[in-house]
Amino acid sequence: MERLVLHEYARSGNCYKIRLTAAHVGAALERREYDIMQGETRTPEFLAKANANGRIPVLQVGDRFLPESNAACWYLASDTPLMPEDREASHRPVACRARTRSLVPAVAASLADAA
Ligand SMILES: N[C@@H](CCC(=O)N[C@@H](CS)C(=O)NCC(=O)O)C(=O)O
Repeated sequence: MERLVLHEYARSGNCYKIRLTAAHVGAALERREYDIMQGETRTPEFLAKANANGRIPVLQVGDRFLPESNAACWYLASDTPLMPEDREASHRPVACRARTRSLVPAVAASLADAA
């Protein structure tokens, strides 16, 4: 697999769910922290290179940058038992994808419990 770098703010739930997904599928993530309160994702370099929307998380895959937390979770989960592409393996693909989507509210609920 290509090198994966999560550009993140560690306290962000959108970043946390990507770390959870990566842990679930056994993907090694490097982490690069930004202080969003100091505008570190609004620099000309970040906007030009990582995300023109000026927000984290951004999952870097090799030299490509993938913004949006749900897109990153789907990328990491694709072709894994968490979201198999093989219809025979998944048996009921729609149900399987629904289970994957259900991770998002589950993570949000666990964050709310922890707060
Ligand atoms: N829809 C985006 C939302 C990203 C987002 O709102 N990121 C916030 C932190 S959770 C951020 O970067 N805020 C800093 C800013 O807007 O400057 C996603 O799911 O990734």
